[in-house]
Amino acid sequence: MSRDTAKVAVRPGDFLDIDHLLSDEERDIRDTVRAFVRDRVVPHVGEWFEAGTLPVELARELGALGLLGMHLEGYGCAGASATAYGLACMELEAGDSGVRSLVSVQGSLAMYAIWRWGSEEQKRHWLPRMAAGEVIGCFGLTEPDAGSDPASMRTRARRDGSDWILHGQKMWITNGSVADVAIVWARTDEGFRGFIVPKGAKGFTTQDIHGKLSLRASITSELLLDDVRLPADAMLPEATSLRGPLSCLNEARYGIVWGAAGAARACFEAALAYAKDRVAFGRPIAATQLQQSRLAHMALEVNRATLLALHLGRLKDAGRLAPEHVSLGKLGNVNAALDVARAARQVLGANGVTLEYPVIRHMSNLESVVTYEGTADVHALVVGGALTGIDAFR
Ligand code: TGC
Ligand code: FAD
Repeated sequence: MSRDTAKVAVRPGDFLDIDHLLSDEERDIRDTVRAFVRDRVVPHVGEWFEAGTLPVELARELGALGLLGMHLEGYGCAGASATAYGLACMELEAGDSGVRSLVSVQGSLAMYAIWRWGSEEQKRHWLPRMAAGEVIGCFGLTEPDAGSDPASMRTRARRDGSDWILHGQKMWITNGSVADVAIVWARTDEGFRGFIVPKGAKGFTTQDIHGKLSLRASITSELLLDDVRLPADAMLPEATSLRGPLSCLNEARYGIVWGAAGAARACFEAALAYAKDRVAFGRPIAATQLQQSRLAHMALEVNRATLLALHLGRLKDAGRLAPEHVSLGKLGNVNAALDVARAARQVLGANGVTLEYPVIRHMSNLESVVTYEGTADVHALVVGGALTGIDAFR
């Protein structure tokens, strides 16, 4: 039976009626996180960004909401669906990429590493307190000379009796200096392995990286490991190759697919409101064809990005999500969000370069987002490899 499409009203905030594709429970989770971001993040994030910090207390609040490791089962984690986790990431990043990063690094990187590759004792010891936000984790894979190519890492762990001695340096580590525990990946005679390194371990120090003009509402640090002696049970027993850390990246990259859609939406909403309000040449700039064209393209990208994220979420919940799908999603959605942010910034004129509006903050954050968790080039090469069957990395 055909329906009268003319009677369907379009809503600017959800042009394609994507809400309709969500369950009541998914909408409830989304709305809870959206309210948290509206009340606890949006009023303060400009100041945090300017000061180059993120209050660590936020971790406990995020834990109380069940957002830390929310898609993991057991050990105090919420056991939510991948789609629900994605919706949470979208709302968090609509506030700021730094807040989503806190949740990604905690849940998808540090906690996931223990959950997926750790022993039963390690899971029981760490995960409940990490889910509650009482213990903050970080994830050390990148080094000064090994970013896109972690296989070239120099950090090394060698056995000494039953202990391990860890030596090396990790760079660009989110939450490094505020973390209570670091998951550090190292080369060993038995392949690449992961280690749980508690703050305060002798020889383990951190140093914050200053002067970032992107992701300022997030702490980024260097980890220095000077012959750190660790007991045998600090090693994640099940991870024996780069598959260990790369599997964690899949989880965090999946959250970024959603998060980028959130950042894009926030920029679009700011631009739409501004264009309707701002008068130039005697009429709102929203009445001009140029700005309407910009807004239409932004709406298209926001809706397309959200639909792509939702599709990947449904695939993940059905157990059908491949790492290559995630690469396509991260590549597409972060680039789309950058395009939307840059267009929105222009709509805002001079006001677009201030922290009074969220746009330039998102725009500069997205320069980190397009770089971390695999650069756009890396993801293009992963997709290219899947399309052609040819590895073009080396
Ligand atoms: P390759 O030889 O292809 O694979 C080595 C082993 O890993 C397996 N594997 C994967 N497993 C799970 N998920 C994936 N996505 C996987 N990709 C590969 C593979 O099957 C193999 O397993 P096994 O058991 O046979 O040993 O590895 P490669 O050295 O050729 O590298 C491939 C490449 C370039 C795609 C990979 O190195 C890569 O992804 N590079 C980008 C590095 C990166 O994304 N770093 C991110 C650091 S963490 C971060 O940025 C946090 S930001 C904070 C925040 O998220 O907010
Ligand atoms: P490089 O690998 O040196 O790349 C430089 C350029 O070369 C890029 O354009 C890249 O795309 C390109 N390139 C590389 N290889 C190829 C190739 N084969 N073909 C064509 N082009 C290529 N890491 C962690 O481990 N944990 C964290 O918590 C973390 N948090 C971060 C937070 C922030 C704010 C930032 C900015 C980074 C963070 N990172 C973290 C590091 C991040 O993952 C790396 O920066 C990223 O993987 C890229 O590595 P690189 O910076 O060394 O760039």
